[in-house]
Amino acid sequence: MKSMSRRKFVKSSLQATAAAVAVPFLANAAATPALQFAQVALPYPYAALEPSIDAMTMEIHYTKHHAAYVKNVNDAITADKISFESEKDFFANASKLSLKAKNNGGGVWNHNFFWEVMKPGGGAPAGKVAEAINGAFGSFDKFKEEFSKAALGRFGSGWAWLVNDGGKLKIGSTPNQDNPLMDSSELKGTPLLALDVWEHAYYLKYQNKRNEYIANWWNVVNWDAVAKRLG
Ligand code: MN3
Repeated sequence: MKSMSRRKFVKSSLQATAAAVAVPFLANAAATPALQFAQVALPYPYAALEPSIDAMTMEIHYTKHHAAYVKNVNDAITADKISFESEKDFFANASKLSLKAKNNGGGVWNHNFFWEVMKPGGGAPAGKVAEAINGAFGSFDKFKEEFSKAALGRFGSGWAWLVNDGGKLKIGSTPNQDNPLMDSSELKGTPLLALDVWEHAYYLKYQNKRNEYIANWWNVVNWDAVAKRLG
């Protein structure tokens, strides 16, 4: 009995060590408080992006959908006993997270980003952003065409992105609430611009016409925010 217990103890200790090595971000007593996600304050009133995006869609999107991602990811962080220094670290370990943590963490981050890359009366890019876009895609029109195609072509729910991948601008899309910061994402890079193409982002006003939502969204892109992220 004694040796059995000892063997069992050694085995479970080894398993515990292996788990600690494989999952280095598990919270422990000495760790700093676990990272919590939060919603940014919406930078404009719900009606500010009318008529491109209607006030009711904005309000439900921000106060219901986005708020739920915050609650759910923070619940998952507690339940999974995970601890990260930053959101960047969280996403760099996305492939090791529970689906609840990954999906809702992505949901919080993506929407915080989305609100900030829009503003009333967007217009067209200027200066270094215009130069970078022309350099990478030929012209602003070509860029819009390719980005819109990525947004329209994303089957089901997801996002279209413009990213800076080591100095090269790229367009792509991700499913669900995945983003280019996730180690599990095919599209990688620093996000510069994003478009939410989940039905909840447009269905009240546009119903099934995702193409019209995309076309009108160009009127509310905040190119100053894109320039800030381009650095
Ligand atoms: Mn959304």
